[in-house]
Amino acid sequence: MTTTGETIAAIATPPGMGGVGIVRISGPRTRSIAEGILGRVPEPRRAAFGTFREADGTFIDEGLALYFQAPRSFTGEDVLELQGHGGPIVMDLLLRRCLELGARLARPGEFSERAFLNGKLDLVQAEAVADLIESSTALAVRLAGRSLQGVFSQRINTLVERLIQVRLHVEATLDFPDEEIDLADEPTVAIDLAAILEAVDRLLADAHQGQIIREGLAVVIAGAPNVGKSSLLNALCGSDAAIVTDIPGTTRDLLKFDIQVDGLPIRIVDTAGLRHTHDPVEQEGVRRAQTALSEADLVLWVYAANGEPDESIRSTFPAGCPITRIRNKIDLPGEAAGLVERDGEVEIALSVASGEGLDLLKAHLKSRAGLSAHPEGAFIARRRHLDALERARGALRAAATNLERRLGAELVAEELHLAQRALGEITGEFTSDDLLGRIFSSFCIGK
Ligand SMILES: Nc1nc2c(ncn2[C@@H]2O[C@H](COP(=O)(O)OP(=O)(O)OP(=O)(O)O)[C@@H](O)[C@H]2O)c(=O)[nH]1
Ligand SMILES: [Mg+2]
Repeated sequence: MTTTGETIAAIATPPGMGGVGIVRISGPRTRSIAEGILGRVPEPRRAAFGTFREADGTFIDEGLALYFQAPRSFTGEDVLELQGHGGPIVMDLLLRRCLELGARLARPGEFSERAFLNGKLDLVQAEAVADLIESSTALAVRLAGRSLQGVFSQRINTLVERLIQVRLHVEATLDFPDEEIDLADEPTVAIDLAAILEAVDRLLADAHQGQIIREGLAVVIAGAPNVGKSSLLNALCGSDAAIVTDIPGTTRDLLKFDIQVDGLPIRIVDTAGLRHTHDPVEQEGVRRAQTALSEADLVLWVYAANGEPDESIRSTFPAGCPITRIRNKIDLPGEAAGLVERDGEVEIALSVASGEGLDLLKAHLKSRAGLSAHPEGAFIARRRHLDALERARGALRAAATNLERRLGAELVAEELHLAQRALGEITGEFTSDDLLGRIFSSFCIGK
């Protein structure tokens, strides 16, 4: 249970006017606040109609009161919701009355934080609540719903259980050094480790999809000057966002836009044409383009169909970054739009000018994000989760290597311990106050 003993209150509905406005209260003084405002404590979990009053009996509002008795509430504490009329002043008067009766203003995310600290939700689920609220697409809502219902947490928990089994096995050999069990001669440990690693890989792939749905696919348009990069950006944005001219070197700054392609959020960046130049402004543009490239989930490498792709540009892209080739301006040589494989990469032939082939590109972007794959199993995820999963994978790989090289059970055990910690950070089994502060402070007030 939370140890603060403080009672918190906040307006849980958004600012402005609406049919209904809700003030939410949680903590030990909840019952006395209910008595002060309503004259009684409503029966738990039953909507009660009543009048909300000031200390001297003056009418503030009338509406429904819902009382949830600890521990059967969102936060695990006594909770009261007062549903009045959604006017900013009415809500403010009601909130002030709660403060007068001993509550203090809730910090952002404090209700969710208490729910987490009281074991009502794990950290992934608490984050999913915020992600559900902030979802910008219907798909994101669905995936956040799955995380909220525990789909992601369950997969982590299963992994942790399997890992604990392996740790028990490894640590048993530490406890009985006299028996001289050589771990490397016990195939089950290696087999179990390999299976866990495979499961972590699958989870990482699914989590990465979830993170793209939440944060958007980072797509960077890059290539030589004048090939139609900014024209492509404009076509995807559906507006004249970037300046387009037939002068090479038109774009210098990075142009960033958040767009959606059939529910897929994309953070798209147009960059300066990559070339050697003595113009200091353009040089800075090229430098910024390189920075954007290093952060891309996908690079659209654009070149013109009436020339050859400049392979020297290709070689400046960060290693390992997925690239899709865009053969633009097919209207000039009169080629047909299409999607082909070229040197192991997808090449899409299109014309921004005529619009031909743009649908192929959009479909391709969706499939790159894994959107059409199997969304039933997907869930929402954050960068934080990916980092922790990657750390877990690193430790598991190190454990497997140590095992293979017969470096001793201690070193295997140590890495397995680190892997378990990393996984536990995701669900909040292991956390620091600092991390919790950072997570919950980004939530809205009243949540
Ligand atoms: N014929 C034809 N012209 C195009 C097409 N796409 C772009 N252009 C023209 O190509 C020229 C350059 O277009 P931009 O979009 O400014 O090219 P860019 O790659 O952004 O160029 P920089 O910003 O200088 O690097 C403009 O005159 C466009 O109208 C196309 O599909 N067909
Ligand atoms: Mg441009």
